[in-house]
Amino acid sequence: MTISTHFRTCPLCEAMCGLEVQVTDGRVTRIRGDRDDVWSKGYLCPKGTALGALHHDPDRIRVPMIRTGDQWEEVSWNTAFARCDELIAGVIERHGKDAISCYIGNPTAHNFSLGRYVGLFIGLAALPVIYSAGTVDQWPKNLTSMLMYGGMWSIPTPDVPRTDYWIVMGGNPQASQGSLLACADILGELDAIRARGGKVVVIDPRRTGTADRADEWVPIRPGTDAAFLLAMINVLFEDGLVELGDVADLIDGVDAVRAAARAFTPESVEAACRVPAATIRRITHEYAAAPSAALYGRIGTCNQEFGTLTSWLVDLVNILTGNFDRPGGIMFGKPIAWGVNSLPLPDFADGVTLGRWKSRVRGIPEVLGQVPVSCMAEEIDTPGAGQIRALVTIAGNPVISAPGAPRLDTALDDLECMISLDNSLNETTRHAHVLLPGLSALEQPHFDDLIPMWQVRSAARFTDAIFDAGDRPHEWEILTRLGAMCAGIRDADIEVDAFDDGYFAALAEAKGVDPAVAAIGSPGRGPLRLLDLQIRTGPWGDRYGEVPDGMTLQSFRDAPHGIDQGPMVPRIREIIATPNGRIDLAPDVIVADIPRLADRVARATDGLLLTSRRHLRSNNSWMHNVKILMKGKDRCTLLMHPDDATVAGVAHGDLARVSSEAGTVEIAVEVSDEMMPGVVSLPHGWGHDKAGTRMAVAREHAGVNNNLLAPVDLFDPLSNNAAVNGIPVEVVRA
Ligand SMILES: Nc1nc2c(c(=O)[nH]1)N[C@H]1C(S)=C(S)[C@@H](COP(=O)(O)OP(=O)(O)OC[C@H]3O[C@@H](n4cnc5c(=O)[nH]c(N)nc54)[C@H](O)[C@@H]3O)O[C@H]1N2
Ligand SMILES: Nc1nc2c(c(=O)[nH]1)N[C@H]1C(S)=C(S)[C@@H](COP(=O)(O)OP(=O)(O)OC[C@H]3O[C@@H](n4cnc5c(=O)[nH]c(N)nc54)[C@H](O)[C@@H]3O)O[C@H]1N2
Ligand code: SF4
Ligand SMILES: [Mo]
Repeated sequence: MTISTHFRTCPLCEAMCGLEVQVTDGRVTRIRGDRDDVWSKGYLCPKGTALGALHHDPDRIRVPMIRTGDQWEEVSWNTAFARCDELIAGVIERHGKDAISCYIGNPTAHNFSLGRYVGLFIGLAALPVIYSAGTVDQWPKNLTSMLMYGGMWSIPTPDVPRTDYWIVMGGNPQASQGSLLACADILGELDAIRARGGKVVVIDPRRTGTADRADEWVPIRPGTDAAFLLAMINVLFEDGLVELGDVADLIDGVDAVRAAARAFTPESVEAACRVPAATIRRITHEYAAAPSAALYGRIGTCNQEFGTLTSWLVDLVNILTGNFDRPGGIMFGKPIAWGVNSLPLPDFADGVTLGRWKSRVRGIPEVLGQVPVSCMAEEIDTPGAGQIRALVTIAGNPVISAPGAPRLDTALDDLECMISLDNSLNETTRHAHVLLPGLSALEQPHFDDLIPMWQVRSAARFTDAIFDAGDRPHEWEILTRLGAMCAGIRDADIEVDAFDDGYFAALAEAKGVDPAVAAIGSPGRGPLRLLDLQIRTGPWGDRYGEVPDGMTLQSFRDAPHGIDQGPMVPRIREIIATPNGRIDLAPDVIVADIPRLADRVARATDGLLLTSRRHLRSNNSWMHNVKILMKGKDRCTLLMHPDDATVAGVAHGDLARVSSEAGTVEIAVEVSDEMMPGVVSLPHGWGHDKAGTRMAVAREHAGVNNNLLAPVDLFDPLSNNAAVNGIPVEVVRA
């Protein structure tokens, strides 16, 4: 018997926990928190302990597969690439390059190879339109950060470990562990705020696990957060509480904000928000009086009809109370290995232009290069010039995650070429002609790329693969190859290393380093070499010898439990990349949306609204095949307040029929006063009963897909982000 111990960073969520993995005779036999990890100090959640089960899952795809009709055949990598080449080249020949599109899913942001090389794929393929999970997630944040700070990924994060007053609006870190907020043991930090005499307030239609740990739960009617926040701003101005602090000299547009908030008194919004005016006034005064305060808005504030207004107002409340870019407020992370927000955005050098093109079928203007992901289905199934005929999906499951899922499910079968880079044969990838598997998390190195941009400390760790992947290609190689094919280069002519060298050289140059100098002594090729570049040209890097004792990748190899360079520091003056170097608090496009909000406030809505939720033991749609995580009671239920259940004539455990303009599902009801009246909640990421998938465990716990209820036209028109929260529904007994 051979037993070995390995250290490993969990790649599943933004908490980035350090793990200690025990392997016995080639199998993972135990995973626990690494107490010596400088960042997470031993913390972990149940998903982290399941990395072994994910790796050993018999359903995980390990060998490329080609589909003919209903039949899948395992093939060699050469055969798989040859088939991709044949399919893509065929589409280009028949319809031109512009008939190709792609969908990029969430794990791209968590994967060592994908995260670093999706940029090369996009650059090489030069597709006219790309789709991503970003428009069912954080596009409003990307837009407001682009408009105010000049960088779509320069998203400020709450300094939870140092704040005295934390408002969590539309986020549930008890389940998610933080999002656009990387903080180890986030609930432990929440407890610490209270222990040091601070306060935590949760504003959410549901009394979540986070609310249970907080001082106060403020239930709010879905989609009305922007009205609540404008009322806070109204009070800040009316009561003389505005205080810009150290950033005052960078700020324009304060008067325009004052004018915009004038009509939104707490009394004028209380009926729409279902929050008493006195509560809004009190919270505003508490917030302004706190030594430091951080207002944090997450998916509930983005995946809704007023996503942009809300995301903008979240930042504004922080800025107007002097809580911007200072400890305990909202700040910008400082990654040791620089993030994409430190690269120039040539497209927007002269400012942001929206609507540079429109979607072909619905005519929706693009925002930062994307239209709603719900457009994908109609762009595939509507004939005409520009119709999508080939689709590459990268770590995504849009048949579950996107509004308009049923139409997409049908449309995918219509494609002449569909290639999926994915580790499972699921609701989406079952439509692929070629399924190309990536490596498991334990078969590749790890160092987070995107997440440290909103990490509360500059801490990082490099961990190596535990299992040998043999001669299987890494995902960066697959992406590079696919990108080149989409550019019209035939497989036989693709030199992956040459593209990789070019990519490396371009990034080195962007960082002011001579690529020839950078190439000397760099570790190999691929993402390891890029990581080394990111560290060496990052804030503590050696700049290839210019800075004595500066960091390199080797510094991390020498520090197996990570390196911690301390908490966030004020750095807006480094971050800001707007053309005039200033922050406009009142961008015209955003202010112009306020009348739409005023209409919503005036429009009394009494009907039931549907919201989404997450669970600690799930991860979007793709971890329901892990048996140990599926133990316990059924999690895919409709949460409903007792009063609403009475009206609908359903009791706890009954099957209910939930209908919206988009569709109908049947699901068991869980009656609970953790929901505010008038709001029901379904988890997202379920609906695993489709034929032709290979996920035996998930199938036994199929649940229903809440996106069957999401109308495609319900989105935030400013950002193009889907409004999968606040969907009007009716509930009756099934
Ligand atoms: N109604 C509703 N809809 C939502 C949401 C909601 O709250 N409510 N949330 C939205 C949000 S925030 C998101 S991010 C999206 C998620 O939407 P998606 O990104 O489309 O879906 P996931 O469920 O994350 O699927 C991830 C896919 O990646 C594969 N995968 C996992 N790891 C790897 C890997 O290392 N390599 C490769 N190649 N593949 C891998 C999995 O097998 C799976 O197919 O859903 C959105 N949809
Ligand atoms: N365990 C686990 N962790 C995850 C994921 C997962 O699926 N499982 N997914 C990951 C991903 S991709 C993301 S983007 C993050 C998301 O991270 P979070 O934003 O923390 O996501 P949720 O846990 O869905 O919490 C969203 C909350 O918003 C509330 N809400 C809904 N509508 C409204 C509204 O109109 N106003 C307000 N104020 N609240 C509203 C919901 O009731 C819910 O409590 O989590 C990440 N982490
Ligand atoms: S909280 Fe859980 S899923 Fe997230 S990084 Fe830690 S162990 Fe992994
Ligand atoms: Mo997400």
